[in-house]
Amino acid sequence: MLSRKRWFLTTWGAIVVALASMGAASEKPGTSTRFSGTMTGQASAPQEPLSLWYRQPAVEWTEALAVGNGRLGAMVFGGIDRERLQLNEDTLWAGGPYDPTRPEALEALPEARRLIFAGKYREADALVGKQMMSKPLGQMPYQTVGDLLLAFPSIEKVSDYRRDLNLDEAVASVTYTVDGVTFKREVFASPVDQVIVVRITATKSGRISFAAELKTPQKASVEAQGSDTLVMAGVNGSSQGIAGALKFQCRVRALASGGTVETEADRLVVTNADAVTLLVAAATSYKSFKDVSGDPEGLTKAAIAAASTKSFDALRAAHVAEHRRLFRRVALDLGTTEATKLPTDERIRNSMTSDDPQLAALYFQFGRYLLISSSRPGTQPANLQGIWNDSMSPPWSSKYTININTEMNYWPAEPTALSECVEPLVAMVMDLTETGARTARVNWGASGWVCHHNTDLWRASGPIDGSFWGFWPTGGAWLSKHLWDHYEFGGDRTFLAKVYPALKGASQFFLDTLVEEPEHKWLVTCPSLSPENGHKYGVSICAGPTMDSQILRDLFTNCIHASTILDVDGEFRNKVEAARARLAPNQIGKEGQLQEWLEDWDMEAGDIHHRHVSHLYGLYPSDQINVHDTPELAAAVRKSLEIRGDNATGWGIGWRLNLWARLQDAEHTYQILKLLLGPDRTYPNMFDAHPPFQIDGNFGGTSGIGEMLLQSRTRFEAARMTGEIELLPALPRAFTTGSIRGLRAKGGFEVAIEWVNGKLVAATIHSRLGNPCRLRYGDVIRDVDIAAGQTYRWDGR
Ligand code: FUC
Repeated sequence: MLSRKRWFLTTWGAIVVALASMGAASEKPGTSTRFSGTMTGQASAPQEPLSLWYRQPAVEWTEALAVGNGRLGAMVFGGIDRERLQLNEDTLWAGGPYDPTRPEALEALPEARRLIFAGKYREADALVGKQMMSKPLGQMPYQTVGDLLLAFPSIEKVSDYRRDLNLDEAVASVTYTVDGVTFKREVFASPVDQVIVVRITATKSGRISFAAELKTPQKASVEAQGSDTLVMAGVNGSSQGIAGALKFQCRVRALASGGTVETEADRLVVTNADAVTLLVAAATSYKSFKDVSGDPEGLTKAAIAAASTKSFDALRAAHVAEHRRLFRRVALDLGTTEATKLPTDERIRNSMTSDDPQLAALYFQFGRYLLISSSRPGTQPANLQGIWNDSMSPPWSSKYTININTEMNYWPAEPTALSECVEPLVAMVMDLTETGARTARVNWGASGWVCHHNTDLWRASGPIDGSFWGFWPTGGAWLSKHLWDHYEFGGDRTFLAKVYPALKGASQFFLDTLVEEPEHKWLVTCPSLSPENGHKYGVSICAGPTMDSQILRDLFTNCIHASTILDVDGEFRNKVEAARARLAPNQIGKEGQLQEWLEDWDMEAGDIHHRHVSHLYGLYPSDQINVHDTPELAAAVRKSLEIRGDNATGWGIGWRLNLWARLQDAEHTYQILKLLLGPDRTYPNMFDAHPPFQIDGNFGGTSGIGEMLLQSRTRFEAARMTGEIELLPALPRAFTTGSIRGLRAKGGFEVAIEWVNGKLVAATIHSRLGNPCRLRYGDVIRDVDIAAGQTYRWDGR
């Protein structure tokens, strides 16, 4: 009891006495961070302009600030007397290794195809639904670790409260003043030391007292260990009949200078400290999609022990340096207005009705921050929520939806100089070549590998959720594009050799499963669908949706280039070339639109304003269609976009942003950007709103802002790659004067651009690989040879 008494006798005058009289036992930390006292003063903007900041604590989760090291994540609420850190670890998903293949699918395949080519789409859909979907019908959800809750003695009055997230340092801070004493909390997730660090300080000694608890909805128990550590140990849950197979631990250690740290049954109590550092580690027993033999206890103990030997300053400095190594590669200036003096939530609220170019720059950099914080070498790829999720059953299970969402997450990676962050995606694709080979063999009787529209931690690859959404065999092929993109940007032949089997296996699957469509004898996927859009017959099941042919054209082309560069598989390459020549072409329909399906059903589609714009893949993210080389098709894309309309879910707007940028309509692109940055699609913490929160829109936004300033593609002659770089292709009036440096272009270039009054004044193109380069600015084209390591300056003339 003595320790509790001491806590109450610490700092807080009358309120503390009142609390004491209520009895310490009632003083259990709750989860609400709402402050019931009074707040005075108006904190001003942080010094670092690349900061999100607020004058009140977060109450809702979408107001809290995200920190992460790729693997560990925390949402920091910045409460005053109650702090909440909602915690994630990127391998804490439900279930365990499982095999969702379905042998009856193969039996039904010929009949499903027959029905489709006979125009009996509904019957085909019923058969696919009954016999060809995975068992179980869903995949495993990504789940929360729980909360670290800190309860500080109650206070009545604080002044100058501010919380912020400094994107340049990747540190979230909270500061406020009580009775002349300024309290500060800093939180970061260190990629170097693999711990989340919480530092609590005050401007007077002996003023820091609080109790810390861990809470979780998982099957877990919490107990104190020794005098300064809390340990939560548990097992993951089952889902849809797949038993939980993971153990996990979360461990918190308090290191105080001054005062005392004590433990009670399930909490830590800090009393009268001068400064406190909390170290938080978490891990599961996940080693791979087929190995769950890891040792979370050993891992968390080791992480805490190692971090404990370092000073807070050393932990912070190492973290900031590693973050900046990636983050500072790109600097963007779009101009600044008075709006930058306002808190971020106010700017988001105002953004639809005023021009705030720095908000766009902040959004751009926030996307880069999020990718660095949710996807680092060795971690899991960024899922639908990156790594941040407070739920046991999040929307769409917070998995990997690969009919757009996961790919969109990685759109900004290469162009904004974060190519390392793609590693987890590449690793996942390599896993899928294994699980996807099983699905190819069992469900389709095919060689190679396949993944349908979703996957999860266990790399499930079969069709899920229902035939309308799930029976789409082209997800793995789309993911494979990112392997090729990595080569196009970086030119790393060793990497290409490593991933070539994935490109080859994805191609093999389609060589085995493409069928001849009766009318034109084109080779098409069947059954398939145009992601999540119903066609004329009220179902989505069909043969040869346009998107599939476009994705396969890319896959085959990339596979052909890769085998040429690596000088392997000549005979196989011939087969792929022959198949590519027979893919269904892009077709223009009666409205002048790019047809979504083999037949001109667009105006009779289930939803002509559908959020997915799958058939426009050819313009973005692909380069098959562009305004210079295929102007008629680009015009058809434009028509399709006009029919679809501008408004959509967060990622739907994000995709439209990139597409309009590729159409090089600057002002329309800017209007789309406003829709994305406005309060309907951006939460106060700058997370994208589908709604609900889905991170893809953030990444689509970053990519789209990049596409407004620079677009690049390659051409190949045998193994020789030429880069084509277009400067300021969609620069709106609102970004009249500005600069960007550090963007990457395909072909191995690093680009800086400066413009004044809407006109290019100077660009530098640094060649990393020495490939030939074609530059374009407006109507001006210039072919240049820049030796590797050299920089070329251009004024656009
Ligand atoms: C696709 C989209 C939905 C949502 C989900 C996660 O199914 O159609 O809008 O984004 O993925």
